[in-house]
Amino acid sequence: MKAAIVGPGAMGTLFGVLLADAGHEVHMLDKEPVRAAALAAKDFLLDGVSGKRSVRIPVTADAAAIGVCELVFVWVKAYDTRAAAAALGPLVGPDSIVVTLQNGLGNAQTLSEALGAQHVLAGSTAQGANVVEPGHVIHAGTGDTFLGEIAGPATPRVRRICDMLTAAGFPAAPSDDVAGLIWGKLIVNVGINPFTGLLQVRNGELLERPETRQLMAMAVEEAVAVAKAAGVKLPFPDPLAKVREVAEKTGKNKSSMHQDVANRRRTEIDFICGAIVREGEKLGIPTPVNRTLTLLIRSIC
Ligand code: KPL
Repeated sequence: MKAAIVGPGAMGTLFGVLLADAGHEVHMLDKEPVRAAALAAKDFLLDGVSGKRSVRIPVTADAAAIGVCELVFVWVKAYDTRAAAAALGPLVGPDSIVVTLQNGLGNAQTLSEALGAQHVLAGSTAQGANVVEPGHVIHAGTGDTFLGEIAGPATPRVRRICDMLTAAGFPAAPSDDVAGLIWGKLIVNVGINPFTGLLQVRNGELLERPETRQLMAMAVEEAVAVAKAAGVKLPFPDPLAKVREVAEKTGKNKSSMHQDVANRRRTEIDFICGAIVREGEKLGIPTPVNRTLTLLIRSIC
């Protein structure tokens, strides 16, 4: 299958390398022309839980040079989704499918507005990856990926892409409720990302102190209240237990916000805790903990 990865960061590189290694024709689109040229000149390297791999993947900053793809994975940060959607038009033909498994609220909507909702599939993944340097990524943890139509039950195209991902090393299953999936992942991110960013600890270390566990519970409780008021059905019965389970399973991982804060890069806080604050305001649910976390992270990055 001809596929494009938009955004060769940690997750984009992980997906690109495993799909290319599985025999797919993979192209990478990077918004930075200089970095694109540097990445194109060497092999991509992947280490970690899925083993060692080294593959050459063409990289460009010009979507027209790639042309129409059957499948496009958007792996830019949530704050760049709008710009990426505007740039990736030449990748999308009448039958192209654009997949977002990104963190944060609003990505599927932004892509649908720019490209047409009929092209967009969304979901979530518990895969974890850390960048060593551009083009070299550690596959830090594996976990399930779920994918679905943005409205309505899973279709044959969803099942086809799940099969393709599973064969490439990302166990994936179809979902009939993408809103629940996205909110479920959002709540996991609310419980893990700001704390790993602020404390600069790995995901598993969050569970070591009762004080940190209490903070996680406070942030998650607010997010769950907002999800309930929004009429979202979460994909797990005990959200806090789920957050702790993910922190444990991805214990050795440096979360994306940990990495962003460590590198003094912009974080996705506005699309994680900030999204809870915005949705809470619309629904009349107070969210002082998520507001404080948003302001704290924005105070440092
Ligand atoms: O999605 C993640 C992230 O790092 O952004 C988690 C699930 C917290 C894994 O690290």
